[in-house]
Amino acid sequence: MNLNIVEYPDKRLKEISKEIEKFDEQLHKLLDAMYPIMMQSNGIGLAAIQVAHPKRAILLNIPDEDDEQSIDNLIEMINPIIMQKTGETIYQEGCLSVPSFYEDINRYETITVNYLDRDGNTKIIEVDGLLSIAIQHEVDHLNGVLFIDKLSYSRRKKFEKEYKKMLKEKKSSKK
Ligand code: Y12
Ligand code: CO
Repeated sequence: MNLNIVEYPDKRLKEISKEIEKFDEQLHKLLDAMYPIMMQSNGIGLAAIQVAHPKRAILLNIPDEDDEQSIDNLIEMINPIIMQKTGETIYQEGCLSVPSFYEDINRYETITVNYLDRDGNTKIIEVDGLLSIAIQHEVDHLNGVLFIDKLSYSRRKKFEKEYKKMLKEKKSSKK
């Protein structure tokens, strides 16, 4: 399966992803193809909509204490639902669909997530720290929300200007 990262301002990123009902080979092929894309792009989280598949599936791979990512720490979440959320935290987020832009975003500190694994088994976990932030970021993707949608009006305006400039420079360097 050949996948590419969809980048802002592509309208597909606004789509609401559909619930997954079949835990079959087609789903496994999608998840298997998303993993190398995320790793090659230095990502720690990826939603299926970011590779043009509007399905409620996300991957998470948080680096360990040595800042290394390992497939042993890969978490695949199908149809995730954030059931409980408490506390507040701020983290400088980035997104593979919004390259070269990072901004402080407010999130819940601790969340409880209900999801299914690739075989349709129900899982419930309570998490905090970077994994909690990453899950909230990726679940937003499933609802067509990007972290830049959470910026203040003035910060968003500044972002749009900087991003447009970056896209223009990218285009002219390819000529
Ligand atoms: C905390 C905050 C955000 C998330 C969501 C997942 N985000 C990512 O995985 C972002 C990855 C990313 C990687 C980039 O590439 C490199 O650093 C080489 C990057 O840089 C460029 O686009 C130039 C931007 C974002 C989880 C937890
Ligand atoms: Co993202």
